[in-house]
Amino acid sequence: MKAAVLYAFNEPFKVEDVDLGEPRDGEVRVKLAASGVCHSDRSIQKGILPVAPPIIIGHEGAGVVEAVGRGVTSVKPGDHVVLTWLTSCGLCRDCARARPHLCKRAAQLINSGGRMADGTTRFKASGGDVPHWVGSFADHTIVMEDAVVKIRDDVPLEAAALVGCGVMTGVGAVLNTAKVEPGATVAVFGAGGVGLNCVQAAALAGAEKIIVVDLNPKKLELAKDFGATHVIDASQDDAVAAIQQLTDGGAEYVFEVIGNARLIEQAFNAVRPGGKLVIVGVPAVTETLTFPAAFFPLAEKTVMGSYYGSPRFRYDMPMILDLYMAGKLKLDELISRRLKLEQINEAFDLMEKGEVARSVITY
Ligand code: PAD
Ligand code: ZN
Repeated sequence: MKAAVLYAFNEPFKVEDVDLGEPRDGEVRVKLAASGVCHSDRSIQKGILPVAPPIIIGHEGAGVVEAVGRGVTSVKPGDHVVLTWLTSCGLCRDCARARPHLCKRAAQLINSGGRMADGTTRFKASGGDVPHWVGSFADHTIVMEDAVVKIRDDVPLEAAALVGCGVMTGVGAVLNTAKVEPGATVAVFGAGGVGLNCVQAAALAGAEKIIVVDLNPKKLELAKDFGATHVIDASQDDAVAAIQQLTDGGAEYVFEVIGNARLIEQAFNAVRPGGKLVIVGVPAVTETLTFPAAFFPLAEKTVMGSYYGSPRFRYDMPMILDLYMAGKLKLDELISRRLKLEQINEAFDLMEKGEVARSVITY
């Protein structure tokens, strides 16, 4: 078996032979078919998210169940699944309120640095035992049962992989977190793999204006295909002034999908009184934000975060794939490049150069 191992911050991933154990109680071993390459993986490599090497990452995957541990009942070998990058207990107060992403077990996965619930690891690489967080940058992985969502067999698995992070996050931010309604005005900062999904979900929700801001003309062209009614090249124009002008005072929903703290502060000024700023992009954990305090009460502005698109995994992920199969959501068009695991570092170079909406590693 092969995996891309991150041994140190800011170093390339090392693709090497690894051993993977058997799934233990409550665990599932998945043969990966595809993995998207998300900007959050890049942020982990750069050391700006709280996940440390050595680690095997990749968190936007889909594949086929190969083996299940004792007690697993929701999937069996041969089932097609999307991997979720958070696990949830299904029993706590947050899970009961259909907020599995806020379950304490979800935080535990991150806090444990990618160890399994019992504190152990499943991968052995050249450097010894290696923890993993989802591990879709490996041709096989082991995850807990609640981190796999069974999907219909007729969906291409490379399209399904994207639902594991970018599509769920972008679509969910619009439909679940912000609850954009027909006729609304929407602005989206960042037309990458996640932002484009905010754009197409806003179109699906019936937003009247969908204004997209990016620095990259190629991304702006793509945004039009995904439903943008107006695009703003922030390298040429003052994006906030342009949004205010196009919406006669600000958009009702503004999504920041870049992860730039200074831009989040600017985006606040593009929000119409009574509107919402939804922070989807993840700045470094050391960043803080400053907003003009009076505009919260006097203009009734709301600032909110959206984590993983406020997902209800077993409902949203199959539903999104049904919409794709019905021709109502674009997934194939998100895939700019298909690469092999050995090309993982190239995938990140392409991301940095702004060449891709999503690169997908295929196995
Ligand atoms: P991406 O690299 O595919 O897209 C980022 C886009 O932002 C690109 O099109 C850039 O051209 C554009 N951009 C960069 N800087 C600027 C700027 N100053 N002005 C305008 N446009 C700019 O990234 P992605 O879509 O994979 O991820 C976007 C963010 O979302 C990133 O911070 C990632 O960590 C975060 C994320 N959040 C969650 C969540 O749960 N909230 C989940 C997944 C990803
Ligand atoms: Zn992601």
